[in-house]
Amino acid sequence: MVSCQECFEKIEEYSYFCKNCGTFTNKNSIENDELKKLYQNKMKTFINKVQNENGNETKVLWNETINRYVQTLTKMQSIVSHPEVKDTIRTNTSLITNITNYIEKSRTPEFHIAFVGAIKAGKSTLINALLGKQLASTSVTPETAVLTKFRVAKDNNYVKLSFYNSHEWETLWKSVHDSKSTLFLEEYNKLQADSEKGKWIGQADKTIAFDSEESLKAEIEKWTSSKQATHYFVKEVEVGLTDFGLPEQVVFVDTPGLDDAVRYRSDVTRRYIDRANAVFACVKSDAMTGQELATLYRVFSNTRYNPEKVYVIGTQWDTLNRPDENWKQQKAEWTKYLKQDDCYGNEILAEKNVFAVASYLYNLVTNYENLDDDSMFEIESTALKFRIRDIEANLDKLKELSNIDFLKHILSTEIISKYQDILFEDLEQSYLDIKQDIQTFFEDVRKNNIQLLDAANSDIDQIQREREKSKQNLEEVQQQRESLVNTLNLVRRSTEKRVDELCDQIKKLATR
Ligand SMILES: Nc1nc2c(ncn2[C@@H]2O[C@H](COP(=O)(O)OP(=O)(O)OP(=O)(O)O)[C@@H](O)[C@H]2O)c(=O)[nH]1
Ligand SMILES: [Mg+2]
Repeated sequence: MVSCQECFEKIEEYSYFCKNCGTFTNKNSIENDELKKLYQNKMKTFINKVQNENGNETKVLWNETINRYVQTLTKMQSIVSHPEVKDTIRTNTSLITNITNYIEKSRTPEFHIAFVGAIKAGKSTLINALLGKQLASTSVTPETAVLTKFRVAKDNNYVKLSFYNSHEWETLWKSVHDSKSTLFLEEYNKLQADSEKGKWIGQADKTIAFDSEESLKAEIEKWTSSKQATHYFVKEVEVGLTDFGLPEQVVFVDTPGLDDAVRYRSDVTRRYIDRANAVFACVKSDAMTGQELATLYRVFSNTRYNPEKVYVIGTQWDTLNRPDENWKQQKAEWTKYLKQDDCYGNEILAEKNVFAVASYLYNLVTNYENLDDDSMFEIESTALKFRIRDIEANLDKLKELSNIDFLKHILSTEIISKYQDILFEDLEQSYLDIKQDIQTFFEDVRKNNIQLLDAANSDIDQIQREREKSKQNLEEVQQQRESLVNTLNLVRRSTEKRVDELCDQIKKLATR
């Protein structure tokens, strides 16, 4: 170990920069052959490591281009997270995270269709309509509290739970305290959630298989409903369904409401929106509020989405007084905003990608034989709005009016059939974004190095100038010394001569 010349911090002898103050340190030590060898070996190992991390592990297989991107980013990951680079240049940690996420996402490509919107917009009810099962928890009060993914399962229906680890839990807890979220704490205390905490925080992922749909539904509710103490401790819940009926990569994601009064829950959705590959933004048909418009702007502003991958769904269409007429008026009003450049950018797309559905009506119709009295009353009063009295004879008509089959058609023709292409486009766009970040990062590193080298070189220059100066001084001194010696010699010689002369004169006088 040696000390930094600038801040005196202890540093490795072969280190180029002081980790404490960033000063270029080894300009002298690298002259030393032994250290130079040590440093070169270190670099060789590093380069080998980077080159070798190009093996099978990084293979993505499903697309050659993405394969190449992953290989390049794996090398970049090694470089930017190498201690020599990471600690000394203070690497941008979000760059490392983005690269890691990209590699992960490419290896296990999931095509996420997100259902987002305000609380009580009808997101979970819509998912249930598309699944053809009442699995996602719904309620008249805020309900979905956890990201819930629905996807295909191979053998059994299952629920997979991912719990917060203690570090994540502490971060969440701190953010709740920092934001003075009294509502969260009130709810948390009321549900006596703290007594459950020890059981779940830090648990490994847990997968539970189910035979019956009722027990599957109860388990989903246990972990996703805001009324259950257990929901606080899961990060996300994955539900596998053997009859999901869509390709294995396709995932429906139910999300907490974006205006949930418990801020950390709406933040989960806000952060998640950027991950989705297609979005169903659910807005109640009767009005689009400023908050909802702001949410839509956020969805559209994400550059990864082409606007055609965003569908604005007017939900609970059956609750309008005069569904047909009122929806026409609403849609005309919404289009004024949605055709603008911040959203669809044109009226044709806004016209095509905005439509209304009545998921609850669809769920009632498809479950008609098992309806209880209350539900029967609901379906009858809705049917009356369409002047339908004989429900049994008009089940198909009511189903058609719910528009869910139209949404399924859109899902299959515009999204699922193109999901590989969309996934590829998204990964390509993310790659370009990361590449830009890497370029900026290395540009910064280069500037940093140039500055350090300049500083180091200017030191050397100064030393050289001083050496030059002292050399000159020495020469001058030597010259002066020589001339002094000469003078002394002259003086001596002249003195000697004078003495000789004097002696001669004295001798002459003496002999007279
Ligand atoms: N009449 C009618 N009611 C609906 C419809 N869709 C949803 N609802 C009702 O609206 C309420 C809220 O529905 P949810 O599906 O729980 O809404 P959400 O958006 O998932 O709500 P959070 O999870 O709390 O954010 C429930 O009582 C549903 O029955 C619909 O199309 N028609
Ligand atoms: Mg919900």
